[in-house]
Amino acid sequence: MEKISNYINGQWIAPVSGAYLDNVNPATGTVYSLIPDSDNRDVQLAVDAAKAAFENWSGLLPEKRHAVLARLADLIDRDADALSLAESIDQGKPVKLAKSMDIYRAGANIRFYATAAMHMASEAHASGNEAVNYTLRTPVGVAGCISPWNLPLYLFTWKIAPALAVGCTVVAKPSELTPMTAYLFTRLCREAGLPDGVLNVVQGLGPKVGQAIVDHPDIPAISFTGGTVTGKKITSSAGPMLKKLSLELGGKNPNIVFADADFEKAVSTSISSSFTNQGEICLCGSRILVEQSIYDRFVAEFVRQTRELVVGDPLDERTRIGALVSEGHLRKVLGYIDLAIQEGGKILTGGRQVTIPGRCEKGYFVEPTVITGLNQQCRTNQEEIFGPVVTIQPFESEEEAIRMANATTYGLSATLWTSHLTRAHRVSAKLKSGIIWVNCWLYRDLRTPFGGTRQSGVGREGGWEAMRFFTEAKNVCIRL
Ligand code: TXE
Repeated sequence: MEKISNYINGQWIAPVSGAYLDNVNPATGTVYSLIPDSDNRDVQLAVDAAKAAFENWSGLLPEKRHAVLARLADLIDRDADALSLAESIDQGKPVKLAKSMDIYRAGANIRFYATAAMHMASEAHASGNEAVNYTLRTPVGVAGCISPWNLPLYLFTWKIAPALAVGCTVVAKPSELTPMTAYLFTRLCREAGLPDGVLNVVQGLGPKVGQAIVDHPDIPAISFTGGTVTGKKITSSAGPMLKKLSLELGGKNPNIVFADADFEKAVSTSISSSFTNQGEICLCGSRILVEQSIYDRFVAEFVRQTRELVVGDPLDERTRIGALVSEGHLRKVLGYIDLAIQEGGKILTGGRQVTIPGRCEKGYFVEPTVITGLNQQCRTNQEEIFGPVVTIQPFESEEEAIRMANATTYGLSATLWTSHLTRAHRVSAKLKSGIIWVNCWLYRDLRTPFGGTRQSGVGREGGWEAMRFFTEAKNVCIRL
């Protein structure tokens, strides 16, 4: 059985403990590889390597960092098929989606920051004839990057790329549920010529490896994507150490459909925003709010299209809904469906675990599920389910739609469907979300700031925001 290694100082090495954890293929429910059960000793080795590599990497001309990262992006594209297959087996998502979304975007992330490395500029301020101030942005040192299991290589690269581009060295930890693509990625790093110690990947459990990264005194900046509960735990450790923190956490995103919207587009994109990646995307719109006058028509068409989605083997090209990431997550999602029924919800379609005959018989599959009849205050509409489960509710007016949309403690993204230009601007301004999509979903320009408000996190990633996060700004004032 394949044994995944840590990648420290350019070497693939076993964890100090010598212990391994099972890595399960969620589509078959079977163990298919082993992952290092690392601890603070492995993190220490990684930090030592990253510190030793820092001076050279941060001192390179930006075009040299650009050249290595651009090669890396090309290698991801070259190996897209193998990486997509690995991502699908590790995570449960349809292989087709792994290729079009995760692996495509992993290459795009690295390429974007490869070029950004050459264009990052700083500011100068002339104070009349008296002084000149300029801002020197220097890499913060060793960056800690902790990523989740839902979009494994996509979010792993999204975090490490800006850190590497500005000249930080990195200690990174992928999720213990999806370690494989980050491991394969380290091979490409070697091939691209990334110097030893610049990127170190320590595999293992969150409370052991993740916490050791968060607690390490020589890691001054932590970039984390994951659950809100974990984000708060990280804050309670890193806050008193005065570390820089960027936290991308959960969401409970509204998807608002006004009667004047392009109906066909609103329905078909809402199907995607509800069920892509089995609903395991923090940006999925899990609360659909529909204007009363088109409510019945919308619900009927939405349910019809939901029933057409093929739940099945992720390696089958026809599959739209693959396996949930783990048995624990399957139980959590099914538990929420039970809760919705207890809270008075009506299941219009779905609601059950699915058994796929053949090799996926023991996999973790759930039908795409549509629920109506719940108010915004119930737990089903307040808590992040992170599965193929959506609720639909009607609203009477623009004010009511805004009130319902803002009725949770989260604030990551919102989607708005309307052909009314001023309404689009007016409602967008009133939604408490970090990202608002009008007549689209998941459209990303990597230059734009990305992140949430309230319980969805603090800090912004994307574009210069992420690069600035990994630097310290120093003002130099010269009196003339
Ligand atoms: O994520 P965790 P979990 C949400 C989603 C999901 C819930 C719980 O609702 O059901 O969170 O998922 C590492 N110090 N999202 O528990 O634990 C962990 O090893 C440092 C939303 O699986 O937050 C992994 O690498 N690190 C989300 C990473 O944190 C720690 C994506 C994320 O895992 C740690 C995933 C600790 N003490 C889940 N404990 C999104 N925003 O996209 C764990 N980790």
